Amino acid sequence: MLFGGVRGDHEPYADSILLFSLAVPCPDKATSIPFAASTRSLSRRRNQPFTGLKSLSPMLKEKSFPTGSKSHPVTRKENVMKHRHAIIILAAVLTVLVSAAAVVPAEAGDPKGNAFGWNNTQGHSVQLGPRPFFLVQDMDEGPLKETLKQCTEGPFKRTDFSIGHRGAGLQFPEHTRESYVAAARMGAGIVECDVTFTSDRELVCRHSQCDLHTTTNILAIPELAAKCSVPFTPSDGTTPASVECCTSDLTLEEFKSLKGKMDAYNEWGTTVEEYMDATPNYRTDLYSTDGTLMTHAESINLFKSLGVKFTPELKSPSVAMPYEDDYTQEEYAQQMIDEYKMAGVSAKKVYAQSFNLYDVEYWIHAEPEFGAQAVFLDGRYEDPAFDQTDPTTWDPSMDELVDKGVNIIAPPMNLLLNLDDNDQIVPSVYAVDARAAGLDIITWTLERSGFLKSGGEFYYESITDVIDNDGDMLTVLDVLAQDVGIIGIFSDWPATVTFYANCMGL
Ligand SMILES: [Ca+2]
Ligand SMILES: [Ca+2]
Repeated sequence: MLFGGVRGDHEPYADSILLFSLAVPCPDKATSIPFAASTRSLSRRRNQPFTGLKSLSPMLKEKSFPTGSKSHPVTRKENVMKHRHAIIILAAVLTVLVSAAAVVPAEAGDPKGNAFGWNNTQGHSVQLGPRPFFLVQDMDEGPLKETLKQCTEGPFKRTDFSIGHRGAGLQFPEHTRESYVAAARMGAGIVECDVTFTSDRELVCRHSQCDLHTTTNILAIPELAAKCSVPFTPSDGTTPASVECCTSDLTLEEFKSLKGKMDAYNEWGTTVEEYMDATPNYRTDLYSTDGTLMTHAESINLFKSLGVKFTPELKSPSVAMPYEDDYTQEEYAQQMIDEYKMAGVSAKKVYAQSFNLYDVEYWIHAEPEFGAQAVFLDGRYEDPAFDQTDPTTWDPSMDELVDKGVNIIAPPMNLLLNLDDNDQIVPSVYAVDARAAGLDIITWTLERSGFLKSGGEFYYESITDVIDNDGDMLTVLDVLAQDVGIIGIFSDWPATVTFYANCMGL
């Protein structure tokens, strides 16, 4: 029955594979200026010149004031009344048009042309759906549950505490336009594009340079599948299937022709179809019919129009660097920042992440404004020499990270939590030490573990003894927010975090 799973990305050393576990992402920071951003962009749009009046006005006049009709003489008084009526109608029409213009996002080339389905004059309304309330009902009895029950009627608003991990990966194919829009809809104040590059060195959003065979339909397109670094070999029943398809195997144009699917694979698949059909039962293929892949630049444009902030992660290349002997790691790291500068995005809205401390240090020195809130993703737990309970094994130490100019550290949430002697969830030594050194903490990833009835696996590893129902994730979130003092958390379903943060005023 164990056939495959989701690409394990306990992200740093990204090619490990965990059967039926989830990939790990990255987080970012939260202050809370959610709505201000969308309000500002809204007023900018309102200030844009409206050009529809000239053509509309004559048309209305002609319809309202037919001339030369002797059989229907028009008195001066009636004429004035009709003028008034026309002006009222014209004003009404203009009001509608101006309102529409005000809410149409400024994203160039919006392929669906529908303003993401939003249609209101108050900015992007936040909608949480039923899941957060399902989780509150599922919580163990206690004061936190009673507090959260008081918040179920809203109002709900966007918050930077809520970070969309690869968009909204619980139900939408990761790093697709649809997934990003869903994250913003659920109140994520910050959304993530994991960044890698194509053969023509264009930056694109994918969790790994070599995950196209699990996150897209590439294997179903023979001419593109033929370009994969490792062509598909099906399982023969005793040996797992093998395949590896990388963004660097394709040009940007070829990459853009793919469609996103839920990240999963069946390693025992004896056909392409069997290999691709493996979405875990706590996810869904319901929104995977037309997943739109994006370049990093397109994600910037989209996030700007959605009014959300940015947390790009520079993914470790799977090819040797310098790529083709002349594309260096520094150029790659710089290219990512340059795309924000070219788009006119303030560094204050960008939380660049990397598991590679060298990348973070590069930004701190080469792009200090971006470096000031760059996020060091801590993947050192995969190093056998690293003991999360023993600070003497942490190299560099928290203080040394601060000395290097690092301001934000982002470990997986299991590193931040422990159980005390009474089996209460409490901050870990790691969490206390990071805060004491002056580091801000972002963590990952909520809503990525499926059902929690069996302890929650990786993300709950350090507290697994007290995890036995899905509502427990809100208890864990509360400890992270109130006791650890995180500034934000990545989630595969941002609505859950948005709900909690709104209730607690975060
Ligand atoms: Ca990530
Ligand atoms: Ca419980």
